[in-house]
Amino acid sequence: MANTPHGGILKDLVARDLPLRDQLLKEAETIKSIVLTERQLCDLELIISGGFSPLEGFLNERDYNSVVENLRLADNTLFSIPINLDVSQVDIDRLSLKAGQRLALRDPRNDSPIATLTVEDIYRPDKIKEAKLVFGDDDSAHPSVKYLHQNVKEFYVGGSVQAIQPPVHYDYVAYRNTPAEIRAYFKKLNWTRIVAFQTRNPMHRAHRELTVRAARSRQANVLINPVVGLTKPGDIDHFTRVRVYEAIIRRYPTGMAALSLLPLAMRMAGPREALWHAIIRKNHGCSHFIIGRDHAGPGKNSAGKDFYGPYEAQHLVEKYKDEIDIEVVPFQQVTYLPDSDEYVPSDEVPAGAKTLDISGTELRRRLRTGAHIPEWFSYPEVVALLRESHPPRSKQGFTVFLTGYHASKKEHIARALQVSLNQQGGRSISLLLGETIRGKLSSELGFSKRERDININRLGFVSGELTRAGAGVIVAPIAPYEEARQQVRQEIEKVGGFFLVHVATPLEQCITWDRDGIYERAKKGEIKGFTGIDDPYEAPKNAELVVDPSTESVAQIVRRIILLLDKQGYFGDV
Ligand code: PPS
Repeated sequence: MANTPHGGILKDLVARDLPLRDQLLKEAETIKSIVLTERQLCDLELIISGGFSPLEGFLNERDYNSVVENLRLADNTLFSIPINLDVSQVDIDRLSLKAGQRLALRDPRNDSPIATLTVEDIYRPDKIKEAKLVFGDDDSAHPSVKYLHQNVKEFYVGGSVQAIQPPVHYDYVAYRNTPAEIRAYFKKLNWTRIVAFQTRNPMHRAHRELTVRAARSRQANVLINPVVGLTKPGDIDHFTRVRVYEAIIRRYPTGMAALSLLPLAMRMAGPREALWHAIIRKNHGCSHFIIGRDHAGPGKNSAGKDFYGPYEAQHLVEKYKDEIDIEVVPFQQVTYLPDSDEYVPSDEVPAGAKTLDISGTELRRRLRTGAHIPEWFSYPEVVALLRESHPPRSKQGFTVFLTGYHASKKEHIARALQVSLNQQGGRSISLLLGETIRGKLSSELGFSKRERDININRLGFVSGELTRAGAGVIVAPIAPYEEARQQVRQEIEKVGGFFLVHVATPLEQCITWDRDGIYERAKKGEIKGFTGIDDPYEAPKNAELVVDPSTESVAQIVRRIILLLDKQGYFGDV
């Protein structure tokens, strides 16, 4: 038999409340609702599936204080992470929240009711205390401490829930299993000893080797159990990771391993998180849990030190292992020996043997530049999947953002650059001149600060979407305000390259080049709020390139932009 659930009974609330489903669904239409946040939705999914057994709802104040202070619920059952439904004063007033009230908890993606909640209490948590005790320090360099102070609302609502229906998923449905489903699978295959492997990263050969070793030495099977809820900001998206796990699972000895996805919202709480992870895996029937160096660690604090000691997580779970009845399997670091083409535990490397390693930073560099990633490090099909989601610069999109006065010749440069980039080939090139954007996207807008900001924001949005799709985008608005340009930079840098080119033609020169006499009309007051005449142009401080068509030819300027892009690898070979 697979391992028993934490607290003895699997709190599969979906199964428990199935007979009441129609009644609860009807009730949900008549009572007030809370639309959940993404994190609350992940938490609720694991509450109603039994992944968080013995919880049957969100923590009331007694349980919350007890978990924060003692890692235990008020009835003494171990539980290391507080699971809360946070609300604001505005929510409390809007819902006239009070004890005994029933509420519907809704999925933010489609508004469907997931559960009903009977409010037990409403309380104000001491967030600083929570940060210090749960995360170890009230330091906003910790992503969950930052989230606690910035996103978590000021009150918590405690109470038990009744399940209506689990959240609907549209991705990788076949790999998503509730504890009851994965237990049924273990039963069918007669798996009784199961080593769970938690991960929020892609897996390479070393992970496969160490999990196989862990399973063989314990005469157990392996459950690859990656987190697909919320992980650390900046992690590789779960879509890519699941394709990688799908590929790597085929590399295990037949019948040894299974893949199941966990809709957990991680807190990166190191030792407490490890204990929570172990409890969750026990609820899924696993008997062993692999814990590595700095398990669920969030990286460095604001003083540049790791938040948790490297083995703190292992030690904490070890301390409670008898109580929760799950065996800790220390993540055994393995090293590749090229001469014998094998991985061995790092502490068993023969003296003088040649070893090879590729660090995370080096791997990211190779993915970025398209450099070779050897087969001993990662399987070719895994590398291909990672390359598909992380194309080298030569396949990534970028935006060249030309800013400058009217008649500064930024449009000439933009058109010439378009021709030059089309000659280079390799990606589709889009030219978005100020006049095109004004005509097609912003035709109702004038030239007040607010309207210019909206105009640049729209331009940034379109450029960002094109950049994300791999295009080369050239934009050439006046864009006189620093803050608006900065926002565009921030958005586009998330999805590709951003190059700000300040076309710094002196205003007097622009006025002479202005054959339509627009500046003259502005000077006479016929056009109001004209950039350079009676509206400011804030010269960029952080432009990648400053050019001046009054002292250099358009051809030279285009050449300089092309060289800049080339140096960054956008045409390959870096
Ligand atoms: S902005 O500030 O970036 O939103 O401006 P942009 O979209 O580039 O639009 C500039 C063109 O609109 C004409 N125009 C004005 N520019 C600046 N200030 C005022 N008040 C104004 N009124 C009209 C201006 O001639 C620009 O034309 P092009 O030919 O694009 O330089």
